[in-house]
Amino acid sequence: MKIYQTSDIRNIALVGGAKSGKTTLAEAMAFCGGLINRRGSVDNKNTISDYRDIELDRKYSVETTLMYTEYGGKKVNILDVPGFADYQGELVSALNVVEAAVVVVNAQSGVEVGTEVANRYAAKLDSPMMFVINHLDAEKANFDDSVNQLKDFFGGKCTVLQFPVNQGLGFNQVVDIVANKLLTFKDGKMEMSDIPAEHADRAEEMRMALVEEAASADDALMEKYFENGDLTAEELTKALKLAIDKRDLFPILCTSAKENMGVARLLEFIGQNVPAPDEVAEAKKTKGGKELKCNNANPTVAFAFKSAKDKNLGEITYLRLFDGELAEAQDVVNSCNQSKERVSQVLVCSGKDRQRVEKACAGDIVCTIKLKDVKINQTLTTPKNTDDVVNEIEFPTPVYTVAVKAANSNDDEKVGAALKDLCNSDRSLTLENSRELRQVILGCQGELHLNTIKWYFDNQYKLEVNFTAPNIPYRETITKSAEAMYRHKKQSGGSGQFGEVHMLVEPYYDGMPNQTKYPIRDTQEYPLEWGGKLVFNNCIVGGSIDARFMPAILKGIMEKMEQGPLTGSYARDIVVNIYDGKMHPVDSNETAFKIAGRTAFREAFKQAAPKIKEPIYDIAVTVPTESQGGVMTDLQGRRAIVMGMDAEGKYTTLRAKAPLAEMNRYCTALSSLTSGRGTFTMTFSSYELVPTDVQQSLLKAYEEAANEEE
Ligand SMILES: Nc1nc2c(ncn2[C@@H]2O[C@H](COP(=O)(O)OP(=O)(O)OP(=O)(O)O)[C@@H](O)[C@H]2O)c(=O)[nH]1
Ligand SMILES: [Mg+2]
Repeated sequence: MKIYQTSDIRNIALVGGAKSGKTTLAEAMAFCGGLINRRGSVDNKNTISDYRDIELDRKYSVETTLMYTEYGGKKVNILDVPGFADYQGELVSALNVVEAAVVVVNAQSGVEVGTEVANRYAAKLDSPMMFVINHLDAEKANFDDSVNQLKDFFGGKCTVLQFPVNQGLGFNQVVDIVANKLLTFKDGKMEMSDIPAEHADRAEEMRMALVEEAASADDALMEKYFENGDLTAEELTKALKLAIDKRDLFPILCTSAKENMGVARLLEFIGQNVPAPDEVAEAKKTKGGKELKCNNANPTVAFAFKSAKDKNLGEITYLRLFDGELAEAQDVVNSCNQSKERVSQVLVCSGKDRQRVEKACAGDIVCTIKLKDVKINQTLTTPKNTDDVVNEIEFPTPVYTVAVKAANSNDDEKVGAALKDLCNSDRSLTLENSRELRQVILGCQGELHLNTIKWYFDNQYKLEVNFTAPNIPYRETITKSAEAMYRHKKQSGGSGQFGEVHMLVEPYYDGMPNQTKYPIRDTQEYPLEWGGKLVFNNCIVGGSIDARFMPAILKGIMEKMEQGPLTGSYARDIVVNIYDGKMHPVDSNETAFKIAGRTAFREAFKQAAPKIKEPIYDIAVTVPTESQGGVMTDLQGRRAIVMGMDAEGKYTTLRAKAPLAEMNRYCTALSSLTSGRGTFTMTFSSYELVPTDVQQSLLKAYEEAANEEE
């Protein structure tokens, strides 16, 4: 296997709408490079890229595949990214390690959700971007509509470099503005000829506009353009490359991936116009701000952006070399935790096939196996440059959460291990073992993502697992003062138990005055782990309860605070005044006072107009302006209060406060209200009292559950 020099490497990610043809295009690219002599198809389940069991089953991509092709002496590393928005974790990681995003657009549908999501991340990461209008052979292909939509959504930087002459059935020709030729595709070959008269004027007009736009990327070229009124082909290529790298221009090219038309020319274009790893205007930086120049002479900086488990090989770690070379048998250091690792093999990937190479040059993307413990987002360096830590990929936070439980408790451990595995290779998943909710909570990117997890449990791990809505972390509190007492008395055989506690409970709020009915001798304020406070006042006079029993009483109260009297949720914001009690000279002990404290507290709590509080979240929902009405109505149905809205371009962001209890599966509802185009974020705001009817139904549900348990 050949070793490619940095200047001959191009790294691209194929991104964009679901089913726009990325995997088919990747296959055609491999074919054009002579890596395969027959093109597979997604429908025939024999592509290089969609090789995983789940992908063969579903006939769409689920994970990013690393593959490569060679064209014009350049190695093009291709990351074929799944298009469904639920897999955007894969999209983000891919865009973090390539020099350009190639956004594939289905000419029959124009700009889709996936096109927008890809654009959003490319913009955020400042990644150069080009569009490929695919499916041009399809009957309903509409190039002009697609271009208009691209310009409408992503602005005037979208620039046509090729247009089809005969789109739809029988498609086989495009006019190429940069080459200034007509391209005809026949039997897998491309012929170039002069642009026919009927298209010449349009082509020339577009070429001149392109020349002017591209020239503006560089002062020297602009001067040449002013002098000569044109640029040579060489100058135009240079100008284009600069403009693309600076995100001043987003080229639009044409293909039919299925018929392998335009693909070779696209590869040639990538080779000429996407910067090599050491040519980028903005080099990747380490956390310390050092620029990584992709120079073989520098020490190794290899960044793990993906990991996967293989049945036979174990963990496969995918690495992007941001600096220096990586060689077989090289000793490296995981600069995130200083642990030593050895790279036993450097492997070049072509989907599931891997080939060993002696070494890879700076800028290349490879994989390795058998590392001890290297996770996504960690950096491998030489022992000399362990300060070089590459900035982490910011994975999307979950928008959909479910509680996960093994159907059979014997499988608890296996399910736990499987979940950990899944979260290790997919960082857009999160896992939390919630003590409060007594549930394991899995966070993911939506219904389809969850469905994928279910598939793995059914087919790969073969474990039966239940997925349910997460419990809501309610809180309990009181709204008026009340008094109660409890005497715990037990006589069994020899020694007995005796403790009597009288207390006054009050609702706590910041800055409240002390009650004056019982003089306070000592006061303790406890901020609670779960939010809010407990104030514990000792108002005992005349030694009716010994000070040494006070901690036991407090402990009893805390136990009840942890499992509130109404629904077993945490209680908060309460003042307890212990003002009287009784002891027995022999039978009083800590246990007795703990029980008395706990029970008296429960009784007082129940008489103090107890209320349930629920978590309220600040919600920001961004939706296409035309679906704003429906989204608003839906939010109101969820007891949300709309706080305001801002319009930006085609989108409106609604800001609202909504109870968490009403937001279960919101991402699914929003998706159907906005045809998948809406996005939202949620952050905790406060705890507020629930409406009376909600409280009634919660109490009833708790009672029923308690009865069932009995
Ligand atoms: N007619 C036509 N069909 C195409 C073309 N490209 C892809 N297809 C078909 O479109 C469907 C989806 O193609 P894929 O290559 O799986 O699309 P994708 O973008 O990889 O899909 P995801 O990975 O799920 O986002 C398949 O049935 C392909 O055969 C094309 O240029 N023309
Ligand atoms: Mg695909």
